Order: sequence, then C-alpha cells, then structure tokens
Amino acid sequence: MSEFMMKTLFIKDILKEDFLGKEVSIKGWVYRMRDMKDKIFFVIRDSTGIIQAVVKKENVDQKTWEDATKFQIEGSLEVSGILRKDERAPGGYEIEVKEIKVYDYGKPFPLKGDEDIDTIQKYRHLWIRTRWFTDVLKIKHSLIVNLRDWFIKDGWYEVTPAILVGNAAENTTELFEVKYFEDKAYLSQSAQLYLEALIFSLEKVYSLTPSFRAELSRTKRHLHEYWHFEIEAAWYHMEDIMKVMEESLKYSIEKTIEERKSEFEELKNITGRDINELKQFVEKTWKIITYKDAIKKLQDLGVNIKYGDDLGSDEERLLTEQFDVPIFVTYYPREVKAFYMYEVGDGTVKNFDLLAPEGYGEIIGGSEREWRYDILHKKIEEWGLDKLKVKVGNEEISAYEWYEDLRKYGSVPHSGMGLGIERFLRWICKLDHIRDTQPFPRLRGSWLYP
Ligand code: NSS
Repeated sequence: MSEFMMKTLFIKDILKEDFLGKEVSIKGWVYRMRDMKDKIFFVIRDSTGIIQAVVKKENVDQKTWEDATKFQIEGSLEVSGILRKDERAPGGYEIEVKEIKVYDYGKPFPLKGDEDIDTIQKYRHLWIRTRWFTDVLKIKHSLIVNLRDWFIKDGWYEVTPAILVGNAAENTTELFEVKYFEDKAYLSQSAQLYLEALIFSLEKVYSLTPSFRAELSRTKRHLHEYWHFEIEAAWYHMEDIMKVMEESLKYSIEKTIEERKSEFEELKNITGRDINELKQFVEKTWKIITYKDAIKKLQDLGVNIKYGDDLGSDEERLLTEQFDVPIFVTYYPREVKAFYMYEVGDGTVKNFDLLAPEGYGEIIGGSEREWRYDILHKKIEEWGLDKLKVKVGNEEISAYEWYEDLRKYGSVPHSGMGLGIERFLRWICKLDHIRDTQPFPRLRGSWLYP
C-alpha cells in the first residue's frame, strides 16, 4: 500500500470511486451504532461527513471485536478497512473494518435530541456537535469569509479597533461596565467611532469584532454579545454605503450557497430554508423606502403608529412581509436615532436600516455621519454627552473631545454601517431563535454557562 493510502483521510475525501476496494482509515466519533450479534454497524462522523463502518465478528480478531462492543455514542476511534459500495449505507459507501484504534469508548451520552432548553444549556458544550448546528457554523464561516473577500477585493483595509472603551458609541444605557484598574471602562457596542478616526489615513476600512449590548430586551433577535461587521469610508454618502452593502451581501450569499449545498440541504429538513428563496434575494433589486412612507404603509395596514415612533420588531415584521426582498428604510426622525447622524435639516437624519425579508427585520444600521463641527458639537450638547468626562493625565476632558477633533482637522463627508453577523445568519438559515447562531450565546438569565 502506498504511503498516501495509509494516511488518515477525511470522510468526504474517501467517498469517491478512487478508493473503492482499497484500504482506508478514518478518525472520528460514533454517530450511530447498531449491534447485530455477529456484526456491529457504526455510523462514524468527522467534521466533513458521515460514513458507515461494519465490524464483522468473523473478519476481526477477538480483541478488536470486544473493543467494538464497548463503544458508546460519541466515543472516539480510528477505523481501518476496505471501502465498499453499499446502497443501504448512508452516503452509499461502507468501510469493512479490519482494525480499530480506540481513543475513548465514551460514556452514555447525555443528549438524545429532544431535550428542553435548560438541559441543552447545561450540555451546550456537547450539544454543539449536533449535525444541523454544525451546518449552521459552516454556513456562518462561509458568509463571513465571502463578505470579507468582497471588501478585500474592493480595496478596503481590515483594522483592529479597541474593545475596552471609555465612552459609548451608540447609547449610554446599554453599556456593560468593567473595572479598569482604578477607572471604569465599558465593553464596546460598536467600533464605529474608532473606524471614523481611521478613515483619515486609510479611507476605506472595515472590522469584525464582538459588540456588547446590555439591553433588557429578551427576544429572539437579541444577544448581549454578538459579532459586528462594520465599515466606514471617507467621501462615501449614505447611498454609496447602501449600494456597497447590497452588492457585498449578495456576493456573500451567492458564494455561500455554492459552497454549502449539502449543508443547506440538511438544514432544509430542520428549518425549512430553501436555497431557491435565497437565490431570489440575490437576483432581485432590493427595495428602498423612506421612514415616512413606511409609517404610512403601516398605518394603511391598520397599525397604531404615528410619525416619530421608532419601528419595533412587530412593525418591522409586518413591513418586511409586504415585500419579497430586503428593504432599506431611510431618513428616520433625528430623535429616534444616534447623535452622530447627518442632519438633513427637515427633522430627519441621513440613515438607513436594512430589514431582512420574511419577517426577520433589522440586520444593518448605517448612516452618513455628521461631519460639520458646529452641528455635531451642538448635538453632543443636546444629547447631554458633553457632561461625560474622562481623565487624561491630570486633565479632565469631555469623553467625546477626540471625536469632535475629527471634525476640526480636515473633516470630510463619510458614511458607514454595522451588520450583526448573527442576525444575518439567522435570516439566511431561517432560524427561529438567534441563540442557535452562536455556540455559546450570551442571553439574559444566567447564560454565562458554559
Ligand atoms: O446599533 S446599530 O443599529 N448601529 C450601530 O451600532 C452603528 N454604530 C454601526 C455602524 O454604523 N458602524 O447596530 C448595528 C447592527 C444591528 O442592525 C443589528 O444587526 C446588530 O448590530 N445588533 C445586534 N445583534 C444581536 N444582538 C443585539 N443585541 C444587537 N444589537 C445590534
């Protein structure tokens, strides 16, 4: 046997005609097991797939047979044997086992597949091996890699902003406070303000970082820690950012569908996501609607809402159900949005939220930034943010002084946005709850374990 054949392979690599009748070895975990007296059928899984392996008493020595009988679900092993075709086996192939190397027989596995959420949390570190969840993680990987790919090809720089911060980026009520030696610090809600500082040298930047939100909402779309993909570009206006996001998200979705066909196929049985639905979102032009028109539409649908109210998840759901594509909702009233957005002058700001279809709602918040010093300074006072002080050396200065400085030394129009990766993934996979987009989700109510 050649050295190549002796090498342990991944399951997906051996499911090929070339290996038929040859000896192969694979390492993995027992996914299913059936004991038939003088035959034991294993279905073994690794990170790439599953394969059946049959141990026949007559084919192996006494020790190997005894070893085979001792395994539990999720026990770990290496099996070697001849690869055969077998119509009845999942995937159509089977390994006729000659040798088994035992790593761990395993103990009776605490999860069977129908546990309640408390049990799943207790065993989350084991639950994450679930096959459909593995599919979700692979799709997440592809969405992120392909999104990055678009930005790299388009000439953007990846940057690494700080996560421990001295001031709020979004609002002051949803901050996690941490001890920073003798001072107080916060966990970042958004890299935006730092990205804004970086555009003056790099012009087009993006980052992928954890963001933290201490909001009290306990919903199917809120995590207290999520992965935030943020972009910021000098000279770009709001419309440019909307175009960039429509193009880059379509690219990421399209490539991910190509790369993850088998994962989507499996997931379809769990969540009902059909890739043809996703293909439609890639092919069609996305909708743009102003906040004002959105309110009117909601009122026409009988919703009790007036101009000036923010859109909650119920309103967003109803709105997205009126269209078969993602929608950009633009120009919100200044009062319901953050302080840094560009003032149009008619009481609205130049911002957009991107709402995912099928009821999923907001996955992106973006805007053109207020780049005029005088207006920004007034707004910071109006929002009361000038009262927040920090110590720098022996001096006590406004926490936003550095941010205002950016408008004093060569200020330029600029815009950006933040995409919640888990919200994006939740929609793409058609998941009910956002907790299943994260291996170790941070939710309210003692979700610090595991
Ligand atoms: O608050 S955002 O709407 N906007 C920002 O943070 C801007 N500073 C981003 C920027 O322009 N650089 O949050 C952006 C997105 C939002 O649309 C969601 O997709 C996601 O971040 N997000 C969340 N995902 C999961 N859980 C929670 N709690 C959450 N909060 C926001």
